[in-house]
Amino acid sequence: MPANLTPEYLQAEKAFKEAQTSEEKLEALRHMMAVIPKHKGTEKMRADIKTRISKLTEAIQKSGKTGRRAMIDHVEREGCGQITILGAPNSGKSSVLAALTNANTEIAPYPFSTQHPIPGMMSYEDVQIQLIDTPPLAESMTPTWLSNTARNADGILLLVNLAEADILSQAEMLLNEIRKGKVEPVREDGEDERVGWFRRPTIIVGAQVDQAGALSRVRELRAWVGDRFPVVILSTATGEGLNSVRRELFQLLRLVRVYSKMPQKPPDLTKPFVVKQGDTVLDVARLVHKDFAENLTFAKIWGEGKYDGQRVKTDHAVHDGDVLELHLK
Ligand SMILES: Nc1nc2c(ncn2[C@@H]2O[C@H](COP(=O)(O)OP(=O)(O)OP(=O)(O)O)[C@@H](O)[C@H]2O)c(=O)[nH]1
Ligand SMILES: [Mg+2]
Repeated sequence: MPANLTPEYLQAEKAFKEAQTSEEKLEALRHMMAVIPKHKGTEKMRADIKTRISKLTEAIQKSGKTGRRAMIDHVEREGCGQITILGAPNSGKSSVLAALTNANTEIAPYPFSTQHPIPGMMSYEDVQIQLIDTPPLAESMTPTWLSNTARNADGILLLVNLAEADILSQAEMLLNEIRKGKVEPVREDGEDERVGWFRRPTIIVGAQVDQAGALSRVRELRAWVGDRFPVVILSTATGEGLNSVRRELFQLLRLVRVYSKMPQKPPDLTKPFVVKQGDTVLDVARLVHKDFAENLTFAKIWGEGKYDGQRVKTDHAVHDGDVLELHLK
């Protein structure tokens, strides 16, 4: 077993071992897949988990009992990151998904119109980020599976409806409902010390800022949040704030875009290789080609803190916008 598995993964594996029903096992396997570190050392394990997921899904579907329930909370991951949109009934979650992505989701002037998770793909400059619209959080009405959707995502967009009078009670209710599923919304990623808990990077979005009385509630909200989370405001009715939300979500995921170039050729700026903050030249090489990582000797770099074409070692941490020329054995 590779030594560099995270505590989060080991926890997920423990949950799998303790799972009683097929449905619980499937849920645990999906969770293992979502949190397993993605590098060469875990390739075989990931293939194995994938096989187990498809076999179990098939078995559950054949048995016809619980298959439907097991399927609805899971959204196949696409793009460079997955964000779950959470919020109160009728707060504008589906409107935000529709405004930021190409997705078709029902928008309705009454609460509880969204019943299942609905994905859409958001473009931010040259990367694609997946957003998921969800049913509402509401005291004793939040579907229990919703916490799985939040856990399996890389981050949370927490929508606070600025059209409502008691904005702080609303925000507290939302945070409490999320915590009931043992998910702790936080500003930055990290391990949670409590058994079975997961931290998820979160931004707070004040929605419907075009509505009467919204601006004074924004001040109230910002004062209450302090520096616990980034706060952005938007209106899907006027389009205000949509670009700020796109940028904040990109930053929340701590994504880093790197472009490759061949010697004596200009860089290919059409398609970035996307890694996380802290990742190295070697991590980028793995994405470029599976053989590159083994044969990589050094790279030349154009970007932050380096002179153009400077030679760097394979463990050099890359920055957003860097251009790399990979040199192989
Ligand atoms: N004025 C204004 N109305 C909005 C805005 N966003 C959403 N609405 C309206 O608010 C209502 C609810 O919007 P939805 O997007 O369906 O809300 P939701 O949070 O998905 O609702 P549920 O799925 O039922 O929880 C609709 O009538 C929208 O047209 C906004 O920015 N400004
Ligand atoms: Mg909705």
